[in-house]
Amino acid sequence: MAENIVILTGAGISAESGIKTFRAADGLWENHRVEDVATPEAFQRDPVLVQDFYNRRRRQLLTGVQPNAAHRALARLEQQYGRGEVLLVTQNIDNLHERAGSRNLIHMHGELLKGRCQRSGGLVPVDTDLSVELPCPLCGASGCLRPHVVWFGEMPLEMERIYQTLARCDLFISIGTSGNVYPAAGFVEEANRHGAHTVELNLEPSQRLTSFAEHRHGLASELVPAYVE
Ligand code: BJW
Repeated sequence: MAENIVILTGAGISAESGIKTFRAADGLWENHRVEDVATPEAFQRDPVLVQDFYNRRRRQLLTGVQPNAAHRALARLEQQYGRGEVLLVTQNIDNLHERAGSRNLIHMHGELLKGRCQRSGGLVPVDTDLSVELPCPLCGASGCLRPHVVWFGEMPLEMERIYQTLARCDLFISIGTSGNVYPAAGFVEEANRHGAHTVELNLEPSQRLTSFAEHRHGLASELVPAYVE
């Protein structure tokens, strides 16, 4: 029986809530690849374009998107699990895990509903559009608030705590992620190295398929409740 569990989630877990994944055929954003929009260089080059990308996603999240059966099953697992720690690490910047009730949660790629002051690093809640001219509430200067997200080339958040927990986990479950983006894509090898059982739950075989001891393919809303309950 597993003691400590680490669960990694990606865009696929929120797909059935109506949020587009990044790398599906229709996942392109107005002909931009995510690799071309989600970089510090893109923000420097064209901040209006990048803010617009996040403003649209923010508006979508605030109007009508709800957690689905997979988010709810993971929240129940955390609440009802009595043997050890359940750490949920999400690459997603939406807030559907917390709205479903998950509490032991790390947003390793940041959070859509927060802005970050480029001068102080301070975080502010954002439930409206960010714009390049908006004054930053922390320092008063305009144009220094950026989305609190981790772009390519930037360090993901809380990595030390994630690696420490991976080092003592017995079960690692990866849900709804294509396994294209590091360091998250390397967590399965890290868990294997420490002797954990590793499981992939995804719509299709991911880039990391052969690293997992067990895999199940299908919809997250069906696979996740069936696996964890
Ligand atoms: C379903 C489903 C349903 C659909 N049910 N499933 C090693 C080798 C090569 C390169 C690198 C390397 N290490 C680092 C790099 C560079 C780079 C990188 O990985 N590049 C690759 C492209 C090669 N990584 C970085 O720059 C990272 N930083 C970094 O490494 O810092 C140094 C460091 C080193 C060592 C330790 C620590 C740090 C930062 C990466 C930041 C990624 N940012 C983004 C944007 C965030 C904000 C935003 O949301 O806009 O994060 S990019 C984008 O991709 C987003 C996602 O979180 C991330 C992952 O995507 P995800 O979730 O996997 O989505 P998809 O669309 O790819 O896949 C969805 C899956 O769901 C599919 O498989 C579907 O089948 C499935 N699915 N419907 C179940 N209903």
